[in-house]
Amino acid sequence: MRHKNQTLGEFIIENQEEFKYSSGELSRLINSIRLAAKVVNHEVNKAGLVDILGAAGETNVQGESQQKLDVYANEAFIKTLTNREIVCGIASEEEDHFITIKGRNQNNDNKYVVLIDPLDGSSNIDVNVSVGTIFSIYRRVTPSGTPVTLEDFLQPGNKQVAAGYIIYGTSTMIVYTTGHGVNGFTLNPAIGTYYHSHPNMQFPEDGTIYSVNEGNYVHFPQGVKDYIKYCQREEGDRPYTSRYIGSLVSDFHRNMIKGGIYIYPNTAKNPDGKLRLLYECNPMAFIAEQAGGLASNGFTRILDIQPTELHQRVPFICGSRNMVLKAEEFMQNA
Ligand code: AHM
Ligand code: MG
Repeated sequence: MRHKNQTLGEFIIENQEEFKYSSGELSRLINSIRLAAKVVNHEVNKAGLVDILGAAGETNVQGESQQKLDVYANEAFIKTLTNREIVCGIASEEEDHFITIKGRNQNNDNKYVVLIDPLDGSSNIDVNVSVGTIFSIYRRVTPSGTPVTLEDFLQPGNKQVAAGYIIYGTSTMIVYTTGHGVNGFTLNPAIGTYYHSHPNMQFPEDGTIYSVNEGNYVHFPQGVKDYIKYCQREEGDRPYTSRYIGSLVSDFHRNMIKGGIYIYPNTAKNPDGKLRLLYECNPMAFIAEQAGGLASNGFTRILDIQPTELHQRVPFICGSRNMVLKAEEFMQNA
């Protein structure tokens, strides 16, 4: 039940029994992400002050060395999750290898692994455009009491127990799912509290926005080209509106609220697409499906792909159900 002015902390406590394995560990884990997100938010908000505070690689007036924000965010999330000893492993888009965490009693008995893209779309920071953090949580598959292995991270997306994103936008929001719908919480920066502003978020079944980097058009597969032409044709509610921020979290968030489709296909430069299956596509696909949308590579459901490597890339089509089905139709008939 949502009551007026419900905070994220209250929501987590009240909905704990909905979590698949309700030992409280998953709640603590989401709480830690919430905390790290506040720290990163504070830093991201200062990005425009770089000339005053010092650029990456420099030392500022307080004698602190300045870091690039994606490095900062990576460290903030890893540090928070490691210090609180509530996961047994972390994999990050910013790290070559996964990190093993032994836990409070040094006996590797924590249940969950986290995969994270600490600051997605970070090239947008210099121009004051929204960026995001994306996270994905799985229960480990190897026996408790042993160090995590690659197998614990290479699980198909349909095994996720929770996933979410933080959007550092005109306001900062956490949006997440534990498999019981999607809920969004907006940060009141004055008091550092997230409020339950967007209960039960849903993709409209149809939409009129398409989001794709059309600069790469000539390199797209024929099916994607055909679908884009379809979006642009004068017929019914078409032509659709083209909106592309170049920041997955922001493009996804807008499309979920307004109805739309996001496409990052394979191209000559990125023959497997650009986005990472484990850090970007799986968590967004889980959220999309929980919100009534779909996510596909054009032929297969994203959540059913068996990953073979940590940093694997995949073509990504995600958004309003009927739009994704239409795009798939074009891809499969090209
Ligand atoms: P990143 O993980 O290096 O930040 O790249 C991911 C980002 C997405 O947020 C965004 O949708 C896409 O890359 C934009 O790529 P492009 O500039 O090629 O259109
Ligand atoms: Mg990324």
